Amino acid sequence: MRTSGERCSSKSWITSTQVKNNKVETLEEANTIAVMALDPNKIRADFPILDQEVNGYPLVYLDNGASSQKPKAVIDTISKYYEHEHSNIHRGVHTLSGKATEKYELVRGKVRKLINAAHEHEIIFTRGTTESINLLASSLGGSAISEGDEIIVSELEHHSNIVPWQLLCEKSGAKLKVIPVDDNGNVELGAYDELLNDKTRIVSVAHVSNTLGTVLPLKEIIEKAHDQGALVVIDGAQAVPHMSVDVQDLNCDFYCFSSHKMFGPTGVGVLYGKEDLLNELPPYHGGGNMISRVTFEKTEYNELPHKFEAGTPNIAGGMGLGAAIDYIEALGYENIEAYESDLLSYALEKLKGIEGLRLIGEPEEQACVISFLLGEHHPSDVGAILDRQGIAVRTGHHCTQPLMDRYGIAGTVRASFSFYNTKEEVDILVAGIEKARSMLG
Ligand code: 7TS
Repeated sequence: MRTSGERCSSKSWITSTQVKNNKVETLEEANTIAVMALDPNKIRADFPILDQEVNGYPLVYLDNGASSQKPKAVIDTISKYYEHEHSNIHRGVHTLSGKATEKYELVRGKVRKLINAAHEHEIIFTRGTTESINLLASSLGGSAISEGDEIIVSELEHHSNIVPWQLLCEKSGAKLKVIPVDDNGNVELGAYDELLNDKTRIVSVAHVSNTLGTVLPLKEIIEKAHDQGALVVIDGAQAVPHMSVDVQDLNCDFYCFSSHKMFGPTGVGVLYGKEDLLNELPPYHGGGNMISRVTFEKTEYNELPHKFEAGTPNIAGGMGLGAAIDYIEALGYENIEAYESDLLSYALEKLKGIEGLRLIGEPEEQACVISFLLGEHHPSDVGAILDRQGIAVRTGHHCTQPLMDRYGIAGTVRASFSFYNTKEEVDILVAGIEKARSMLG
């Protein structure tokens, strides 16, 4: 993560207390050590998929915003689970089922610790961020929202954090309000103040923009929403892969993310919610596991977290997510943040040197995600030429069409980095863009 106006070497990823404990002289020295503590070449060896050629060139994978790659530890955990441990969970008396249940529940504990939730039962497993937000929009729709109420999102949201709320508005007669984004890709807090009022019931915003990399000033957004008695939902899909998240410190009411963007498998995700709020909400899906007693007259629901987890979950996915969390924690978020901040500064500097390249958004705080346009060329033409050189980027609207409308463009080329990307890969990207520029004329 980079804060605008600061050189990456001067940002305090490491606190002065850590400086004392680590016995290093200055913050600057400590941060240099943090950058070095993470050796991307060693890390790359953990990700088998990275070691291959695409279209005759070594793969340069810069589409981590869409989905990150998986370390061998995650892949092995899933194979081991199916080879030796698979059984359905929460229902069998037999040993295998008991062991699978225990291991799956251990992952809930790992997620709790990762985001510093107060209780394990505040962690609900879902299929991903999209399902987590749909769950909330559906369950909050029951009692919390009625005609004339207002729901606030921002202009930079992924469609997953727009459409579920639109559906809820259609059903309830509530209104959707939008916090505008300025030319640099920052949400306009002054306009947010004006949108907030005693009709605001829900504020739902991203932690990090998947298109621009903007890191939103969540504490301020959350505090202001709470002052109006509104609930706050955070879409953390693009944050958890890059930065440590503390839901208690943020004081958000709900926080959603996907395993597959944080080095875990697809098809599993998380909804965090404050215990009292989750207890109040009605269930989302009905079925097995979410009940405590069923009769044709009346069904009693199970306690948290099971109330929101109907049916057989993605057990193997959960195991893989647990391994991904272990992997992240072994690297350490402070090292990841320092490394990626340095990489981002390098990439921004190099990209800015390309003639005709226009960055879309230069937000005050930015995660390792960069959107750009090359002259008047269509992003997909640029993306296709990069692909011919083994460079994987995403092109298009990135499921943020309203944001594209805001900038008056159809799409961008997006390079989204992870801790296994290197400065050499940035150089390859830059050379690839130069080639696209000369080919497209
Ligand atoms: N929210 C944000 C901020 C996202 O970036 C994405 C996926 C989602 C929600 C949906 O996550 P899912 O795991 O439920 O699909 N973003 C992207 C992207 O930027 N490119 O491909 C998917």
